[in-house]
Amino acid sequence: RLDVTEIFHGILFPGHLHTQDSLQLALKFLFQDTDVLIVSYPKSGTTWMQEIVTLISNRGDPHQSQTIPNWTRAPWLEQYYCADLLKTSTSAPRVLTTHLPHSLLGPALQSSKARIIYVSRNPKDVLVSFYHFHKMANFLPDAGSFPEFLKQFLDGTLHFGSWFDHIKGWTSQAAALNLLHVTYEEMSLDLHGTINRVSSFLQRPLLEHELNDCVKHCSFSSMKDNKMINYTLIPDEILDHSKGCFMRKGVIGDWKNMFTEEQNRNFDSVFKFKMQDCTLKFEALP
Ligand code: PPS
Repeated sequence: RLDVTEIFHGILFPGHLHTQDSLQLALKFLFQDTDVLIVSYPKSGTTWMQEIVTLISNRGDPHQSQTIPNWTRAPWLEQYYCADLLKTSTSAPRVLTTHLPHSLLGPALQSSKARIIYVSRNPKDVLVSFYHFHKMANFLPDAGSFPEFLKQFLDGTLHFGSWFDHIKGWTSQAAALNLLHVTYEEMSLDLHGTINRVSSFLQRPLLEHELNDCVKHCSFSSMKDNKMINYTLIPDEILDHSKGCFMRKGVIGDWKNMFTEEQNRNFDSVFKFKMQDCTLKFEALP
């Protein structure tokens, strides 16, 4: 199903992992108040947060994160294997991941106390990371030229839908949800402080040496070498490792190496227009 795209409520999803049934099931998912749900638009730091949550649950011990793939320990709710996996899973609390927008998943979460960690990243870096990922992912359409890709990002027509709708949808509902918003930039600039904040939110306080172990095992260099997270377990037909690397650069501001000044101006003006109804405070994008 590598060449199949599922269109669900107007949003495109890769068909090798999503079916109409799996997407429909996600919308009716019965959340438990103890669940931890990592929510993100792709390329925002999802894998990093999956790793942080796993390490916190294990008080910094990397055994689980070095022996179980991230998609098994924190499965994507909307992907076809999730339901079966959860039937046999004994992990408590359950850790789930989703890229779905709030417009789709909100009803299932209504009055739920599940802990939601929303991860966002500077959209210019999201776009650049996603562009490079398209080149290696055989389950995504051809990336095309960078200007074409940029236009699709701004139009919200890429797989997984609009970045703008995603962030506005989730963050505007934060008060009604048990939601912690964490940015990729915070993780990058203060990993120790961010892990501390996430562990408090999860009510899993850590001793200082446990926190330091978490920091060590979820650094970019540790994660890049961990095959349970770096996606090298995925065969070349699906993810062509000769064309790129999932753990690519892991930095803030790589967009500056791709955007022309004109593209940047255009991005900023679309951003301003589309985010005018957003309650989040954005400093100038780094
Ligand atoms: S996905 O496909 O949606 O699950 O991708 P996602 O995990 O959200 O994002 C992948 C990008 O996150 C970077 N990454 C990290 N950066 C810094 N430190 C750590 N530990 C880390 N782990 C993952 C990864 O390199 C991708 O970003 P780019 O800019 O492409 O390098």
